[in-house]
Amino acid sequence: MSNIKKAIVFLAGISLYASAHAVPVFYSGTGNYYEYVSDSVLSTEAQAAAAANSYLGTTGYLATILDAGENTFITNLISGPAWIGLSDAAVEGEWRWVDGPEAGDLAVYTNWSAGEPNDYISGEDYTQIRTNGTWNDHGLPHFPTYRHGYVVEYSPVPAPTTLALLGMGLAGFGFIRRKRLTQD
Ligand SMILES: [Ca+2]
Ligand SMILES: [Ca+2]
Repeated sequence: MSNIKKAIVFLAGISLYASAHAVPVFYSGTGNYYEYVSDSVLSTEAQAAAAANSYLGTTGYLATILDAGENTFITNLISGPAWIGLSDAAVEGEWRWVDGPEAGDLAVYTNWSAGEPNDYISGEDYTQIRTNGTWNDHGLPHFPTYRHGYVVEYSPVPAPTTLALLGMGLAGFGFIRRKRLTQD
């Protein structure tokens, strides 16, 4: 392949990425970053799709929404219905976070739409957040071909090198203080 062709393929790749992905946005309420991905995926594909993303060296996970503030932040981020990481696929009626720091936890805060979760006909085991911020159970098993975007959350942890440098800085500060005290 010629260099020009390679460049075109590369640029096409960037524009494809740009069409579906946004730069993750920081929310001070949790200290985490969030990204709405408009790629259409099945309810059962969203968890793996989220985990295929990484940012600042940390792996993404389908968003976990623990309070009204986080729910509002995510609502402002999305431009269509989006999967979040809440499912009762394991035990019907037990809505648990599937991934991230809260993996396995029962949802305490919820923001279901009126009449939801309704487990429509043969069942809906996954959760979408709508553009008005309310939640609805949707997807499989009753809707095996229903697809839309999803929300990725990233919980960055301070790198060990950053902590080590911080520790060295504090130790150095203590040394200077002691030195000054002995000189006085
Ligand atoms: Ca969260
Ligand atoms: Ca429903």
